[in-house]
Amino acid sequence: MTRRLVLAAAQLGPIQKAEGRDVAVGRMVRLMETAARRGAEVVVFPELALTTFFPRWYEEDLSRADHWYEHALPSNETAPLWEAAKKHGIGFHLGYAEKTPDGHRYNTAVYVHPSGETVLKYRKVHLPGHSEYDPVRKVQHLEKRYFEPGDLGFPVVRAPVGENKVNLGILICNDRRWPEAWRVLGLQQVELVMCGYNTPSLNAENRGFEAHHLRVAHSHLAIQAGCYQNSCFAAGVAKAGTEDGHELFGHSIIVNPQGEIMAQATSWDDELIIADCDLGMCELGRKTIFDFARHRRVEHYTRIVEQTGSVAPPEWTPK
Ligand code: CDV
Repeated sequence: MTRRLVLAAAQLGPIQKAEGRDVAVGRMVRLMETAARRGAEVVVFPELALTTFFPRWYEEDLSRADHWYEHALPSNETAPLWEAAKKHGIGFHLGYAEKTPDGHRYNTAVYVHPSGETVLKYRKVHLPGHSEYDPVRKVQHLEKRYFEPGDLGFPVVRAPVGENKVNLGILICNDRRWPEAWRVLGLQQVELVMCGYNTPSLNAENRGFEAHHLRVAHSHLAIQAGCYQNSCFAAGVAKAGTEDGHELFGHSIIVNPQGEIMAQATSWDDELIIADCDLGMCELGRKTIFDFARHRRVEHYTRIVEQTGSVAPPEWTPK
């Protein structure tokens, strides 16, 4: 029997610093309603979907940043998302800043079943940027200040989504650029990777320079390669447009296990893209070219886990 999944990626336009969670939640509820009307069984929202991308703002005293974090979910302000999911029978993925009761801070995402139960939680492992104010940068990227690296690994869970059970995994933004992260999900037979992102159009680390069109191409390349090499679908879902005066590049996509883009957002605003996914497509790669059990040679992969930075190779010189 064909296993199908109607997957919605809900790109969000900008959320300004001055806007409260009620604004973002209201927009997300509307997107969720539309997704449900169009037959979607799951809707994927971006990284840090409830607020502006606050790591661009420096706070000397971390406790003054507490208002950016969720201390419990659902809260009064986020409850409408849980209510809408229940009402429409749709699961959702939500990225948010998490502060735990014992004071840890993570860049987190959850997948929530329509019943309101959290099915899967992931805390971002690859944190880009820096931890101290950088006077040279025009825009700060202080993820290393505001978050600790995730402590949950890369979990995959099999759970009901719509009419079928699906193997679900989560990556968050910069994680999508790391093949190791995808492979750890692939080794657990992930079928759908939900990946929210906030990616600036300019590379502030390189004084703003990096060919504009390649910023989007690299994002797509990483997601398409991750799907192809691990035989899975993905929803790469952006926050887009000019947020606090700084542009995020959008271009959300849904990708199939062949690495093909099935749907792509074209606006820099709230936008829903939907794809009808045949989960059986995950089997082709898994049984042939990426049959891990048959073809992987782990004895040659030790550097991957034993070494972090690269080292220069030995030099060959003619005798
Ligand atoms: N939020 C992110 O993780 N953004 C990074 C940027 C800074 C390069 C990304 O990989 O898209």
